[in-house]
Amino acid sequence: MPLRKTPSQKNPPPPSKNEQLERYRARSEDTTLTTDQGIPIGDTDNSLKAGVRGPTLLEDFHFREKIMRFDHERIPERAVHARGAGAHGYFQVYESLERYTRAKFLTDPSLRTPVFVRFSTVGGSRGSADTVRDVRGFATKFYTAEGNFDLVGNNMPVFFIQDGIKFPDFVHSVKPEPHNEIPQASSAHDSLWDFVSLVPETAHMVMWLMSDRAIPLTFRHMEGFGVHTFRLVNAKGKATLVKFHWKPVLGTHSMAWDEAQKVSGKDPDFHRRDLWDTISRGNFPEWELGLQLINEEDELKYGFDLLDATKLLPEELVPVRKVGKLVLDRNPDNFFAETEQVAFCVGNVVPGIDFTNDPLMQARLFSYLDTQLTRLGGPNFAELPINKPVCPVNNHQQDGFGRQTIPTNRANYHPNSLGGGCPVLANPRQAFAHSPERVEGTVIRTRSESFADHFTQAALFFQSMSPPEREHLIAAVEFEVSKVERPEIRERVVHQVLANIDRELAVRVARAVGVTAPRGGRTTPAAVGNKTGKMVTKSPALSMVNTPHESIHTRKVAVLVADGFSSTDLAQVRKAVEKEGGLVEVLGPTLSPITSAEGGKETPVKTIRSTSSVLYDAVFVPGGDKSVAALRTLPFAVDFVREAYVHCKPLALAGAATGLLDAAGVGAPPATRVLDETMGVIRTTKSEVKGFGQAFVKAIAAHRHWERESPPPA
Ligand code: HDE
Repeated sequence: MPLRKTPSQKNPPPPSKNEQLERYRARSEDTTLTTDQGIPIGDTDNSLKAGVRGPTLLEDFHFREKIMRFDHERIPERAVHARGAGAHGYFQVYESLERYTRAKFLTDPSLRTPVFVRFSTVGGSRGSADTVRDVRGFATKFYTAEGNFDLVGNNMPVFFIQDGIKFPDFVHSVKPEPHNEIPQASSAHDSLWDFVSLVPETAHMVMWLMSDRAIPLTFRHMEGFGVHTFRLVNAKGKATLVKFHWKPVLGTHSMAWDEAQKVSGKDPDFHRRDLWDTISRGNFPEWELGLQLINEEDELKYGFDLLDATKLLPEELVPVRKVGKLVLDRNPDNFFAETEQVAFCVGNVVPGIDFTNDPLMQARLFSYLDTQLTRLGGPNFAELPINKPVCPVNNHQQDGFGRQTIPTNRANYHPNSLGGGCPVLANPRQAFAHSPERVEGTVIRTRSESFADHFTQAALFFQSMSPPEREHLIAAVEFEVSKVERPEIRERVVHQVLANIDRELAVRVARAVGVTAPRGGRTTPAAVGNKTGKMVTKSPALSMVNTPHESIHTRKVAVLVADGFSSTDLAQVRKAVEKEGGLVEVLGPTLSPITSAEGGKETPVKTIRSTSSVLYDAVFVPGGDKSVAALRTLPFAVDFVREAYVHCKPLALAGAATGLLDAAGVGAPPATRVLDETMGVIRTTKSEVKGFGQAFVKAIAAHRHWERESPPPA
């Protein structure tokens, strides 16, 4: 942005992010192939040679430039959160929050603030699979009229450590081990569990990591959390503590662990593809922004320290107030230029939002700015189109690698008279003001006593799970710790960590990983809250059982057919599913058109063999004796049904197809009624039974039917 402003000039209205991107794009829209210098190129397939079979000539500037650019395409991937996917959208506040903040984008309900969101996994490299067991990043850049605000959050409300100085230790322990770079994108190895067993502050977050929250169904079915306690500051300078939440409109839902592992192989881009496809289809993902607002004086009122990022504030103690909506409505044009080059910085806040002394947050204020220097090759990354604010930027920053703008102000210092004093200081009503806070203390390298309790909230989380969620969590710990090779680490995990959270958890894991069961351990429920106020021993908000289960919007149903299928059955289910916003995909033995029993034609969109039930939310097999008999002979089709059953997905089976469960060897009891809805398996022996489609829709909305899972080993 040229530095030509005089004190009397008003800022021009800022171009919207869309306008900016349009302008940027327009410049690159001429379709003639050129070099980077703009020289038109007529042949990019043959290098310049001395004779058709002769050596390539150094003077071939097009060849040299093309190869040079290719040689330098890679930039360092993010040290953590390397694998991600992004989307554009907007945020709009429901009503003014001026009582709490002066941030314009939170006080003007008529404003649609452009945003760019990047979702990510944490541990894996850039090419790793999407559905691994991991925390997910949920980072949002708000391009506000007062500058960029970055809410760099996760899909879990707490973190592994309390002080940022331990971040390199934690990350080294969870990343692949240094000698052989194994395992990729997995926490199931010695070094992570060694760290966990020696650093008890990790206990609460490890419970989240072992829970189903770590295997989200899609990015669209994840909650988001700012994790730290922030401050909102109003125009009078009054501050209120705040915790940020994102609540997905479609509810919070997860996969089954076996399914997640299979998806990693069948479609490593599963989450990325889902985000891309749903936005392309116009089904824009939505979240509501939620705030937990706390008086500054109440910082220690809840029996733990709000500056401790290993603690959450139960919603039952301070409710989440929903204040606005985030909509993602546009896919990026270029993955690298946008999703890869976006640089989130925790320090990017706008007037009306401020930090706290959370020692994890304080470390992040340094780290994010610092890391971009290496990742994006110098200090001018804020000028890249995806990072550039939509409001004017004027300052005396100078030079450095990759400068994009051309400053025209001769005066590159402040104060100056040569440039008419420009840029002038913002007036106090505009300027960012750090919230005044009294600070005094002795220089000390010690953790606050108020951070000392590491197990109460870990136990609260475990206690708040529904029985199936608890079983999944125990199975996940068993899975991970059984992969730890050193017995002393397994021993420490059971005795030093798990026993302090829940005795049954510790005993079950001990048995599974060949460790002596602890004699003691927690048997009474942990309570969170202040003894003089409300205490909770269960937080229903932490269990996904209590998330919305009404919608089947964008849920994908696979329909397996072969020649002779009942098109009446298909029509009924298709109508019911599509009416509620679900998607139906017909799969066949080949892509050739299939003839129904009634004589109609249906062309499959995929072959049964080229896909898998793990890539769908539900499976339907219409009746038709000939079709079902053909499907029975296809191992992939039988497997499709078996896996959908094992992963507790809704299944609908009509007519002859009701016998497929037997063929799949899952031994479900035979249907006893004309319309049987037992455990999310909707079966009918008759075609055109009333309510068949609706019953299936209801079963899909319920998400998973965990009651089908086999009981844990005795
Ligand atoms: Fe990050 N984190 N982090 N982190 N983090 C990065 O920044 C760091 C933490 C989070 O899509 C890095 O640009 C430190 C908590 C997300 O581009 C790096 C500490 C939370 C993303 C970094 C933390 C997060 C990052 C790597 C402890 C949830 C991806 C590349 C003090 C509230 C953003 C980069 C994107 C990325 C440092 C802890 C979330 C190295 C030092 C807590 C979503 O700067």
